Amino acid sequence: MAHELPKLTYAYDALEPFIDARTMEIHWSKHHQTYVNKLNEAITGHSDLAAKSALDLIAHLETVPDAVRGAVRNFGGGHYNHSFFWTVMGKEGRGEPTGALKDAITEEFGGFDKFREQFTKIANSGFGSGWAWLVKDKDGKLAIQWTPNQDSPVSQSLLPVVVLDAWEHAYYLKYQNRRPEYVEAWWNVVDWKAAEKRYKGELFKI
Ligand code: MN3
Repeated sequence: MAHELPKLTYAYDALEPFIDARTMEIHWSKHHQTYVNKLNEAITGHSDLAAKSALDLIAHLETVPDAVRGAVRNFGGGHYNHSFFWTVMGKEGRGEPTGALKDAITEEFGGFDKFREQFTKIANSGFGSGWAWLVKDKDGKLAIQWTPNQDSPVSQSLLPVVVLDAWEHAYYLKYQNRRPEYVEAWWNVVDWKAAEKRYKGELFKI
């Protein structure tokens, strides 16, 4: 069963004016699709790998044969990270975290504003291409993390709660080189209801 590009649950223009429709279209239908295609290419001829979900592959990279481990890490990570990214943005759940996630953020960071400040700093200062994450560890503790390239926290047994794609392709058309403006805009489209569901639930699987 080949990996497939998951459908977006909202229109390309749903995140306007913060993230523009053209960026969404290219990001999803071109960039994400390429990760899916290259993941499928990488695992062709490896029937044991073909039976696994993207989550299973990147959560257990040590089980992937040396010859394709790099490709699975990059393209499987790209597929997984983007699939997750789309689900924690939208027209719903905007504003600030609520419920259990709000409480956990307050406990760990001293409030939403302080969390936002720390997350923004990491998102803006992460070198090169990568991702800024809010993750939960096995003890339920929250942390902010930067992963370079298409690396994913699930490879470190961490549960993603929220993520920001900080690759230039995520913002270049609208914001050019101004990553901080994109990061600032992104806060407006986070779906905190979806994030709370992740925080309280199972690992996102695709
Ligand atoms: Mn991207």
